[in-house]
Amino acid sequence: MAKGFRSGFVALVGRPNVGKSTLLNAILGTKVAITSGMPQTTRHRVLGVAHSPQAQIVFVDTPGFHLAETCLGEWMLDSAKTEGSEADIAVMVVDASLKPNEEDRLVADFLRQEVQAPKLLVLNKVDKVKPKELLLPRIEAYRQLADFQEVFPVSAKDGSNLKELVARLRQMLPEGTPYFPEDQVSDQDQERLAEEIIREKVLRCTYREVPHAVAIQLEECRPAHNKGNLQYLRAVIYVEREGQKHIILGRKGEKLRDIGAAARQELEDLFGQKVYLDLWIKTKENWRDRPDWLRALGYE
Ligand SMILES: Nc1nc2c(ncn2[C@@H]2O[C@H](COP(=O)(O)OP(=O)(O)OP(=O)(O)O)[C@@H](O)[C@H]2O)c(=O)[nH]1
Ligand SMILES: [Mg+2]
Repeated sequence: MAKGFRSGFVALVGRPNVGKSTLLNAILGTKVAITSGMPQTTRHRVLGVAHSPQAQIVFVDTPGFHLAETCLGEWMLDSAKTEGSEADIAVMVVDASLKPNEEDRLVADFLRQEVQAPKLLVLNKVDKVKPKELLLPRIEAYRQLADFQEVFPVSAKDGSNLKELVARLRQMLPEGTPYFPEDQVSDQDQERLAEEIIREKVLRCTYREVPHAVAIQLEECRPAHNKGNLQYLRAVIYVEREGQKHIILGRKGEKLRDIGAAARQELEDLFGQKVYLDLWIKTKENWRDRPDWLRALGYE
C-alpha cells in the first residue's frame, strides 16, 4: 500500500428521487444500486467502493429522507441517519432543477444537528436546469441550509463534474488502510442484488401506491437440473392487498410478463448465463407495518 493512502466512508444523503443511487452508479461505472423515478426507491443502505492507487472511497447510498408513514419508512429514515452520522464525510445530494422543499430541510436539520463530519453539497441534475442562469440562485438557496465546505453542481446523467467531485473527496479522506479488497465494488451479494433488480422492474412498470407496497423475496437460486448452463431463480413479489396483485399481474398476465422479461435480461448479465425466472405474487396484509414481516423480508 502506498504511503499516505487515504480511505473512508462517504454517505450520500438527501430526499428521495434527487439521484443519489444514480450518482453512485455513475461514479463507480457499474450498477450497484437500483434507481427509478419513484420516490423511496432505495430501502437498504448499499456500499459502493471506488478504488484508486492512492485512496479508497466507500460510498454509502442511503434511503431518501421523508416524512415516514409506516414502520418500513421509519426504519429507512433511521438507517439513513445512522449512515449519515457515522460517515467520514456527509454529502447532501439535492435536485438542482427544483427549489429546496420540506424534505430537503429535514436533511439539512439532521446535518446541522447530528453530523460533525465535513459536509459537501452536491446539486445533481444540472442538465435539467433551464435557463442556465437559474443555477447560481439555486446554489445560494441550498447553500444556506447548512454549513457546507464546498459545493459541486453535477449531472449523474451526463457525468459532468463527477471526476472533480471524486478527486476532492479523495483529498478530504483521512489517512488509513483500505476497507475492502481491490476486486470488491459492493457489499451486496448477488442474491440481494437479484431481488433489487426485480423490485426495480416492478417500480418502473407500476404507478401510485403499488410500488411502495412491493417487496421481493428470492426463494430459490440454483443451477437448473439437466438444463446445461441455466440458472433457476424463483422469487415472490409481495404486495399488501389483493387488488395490488391484479395490478401487477395486468390484463392476461401481460404486466407480470413484461416485469419478468425486463428483470431476466438484467439478471442474465448479473449471473453471466441464461436465467429461468419463476415469479409469483403473494399478498401479505400491511407487511410494511408488521415487525415480523419486516424482519422476514430483510428490513431490520
Ligand atoms: N436529468 C437527470 N435525471 C437524473 C439525474 N440523476 C438521476 N436522475 C433521475 O432521477 C430519478 C431518481 O433517481 P434515483 O437515483 O433513483 O434517486 P434517489 O435519490 O436514489 O432516490 P431514493 O432511492 O428514492 O431516495 C431517476 O429517474 C433518475 O434517472 C441527472 O443527473 N439528470
Ligand atoms: Mg436511491
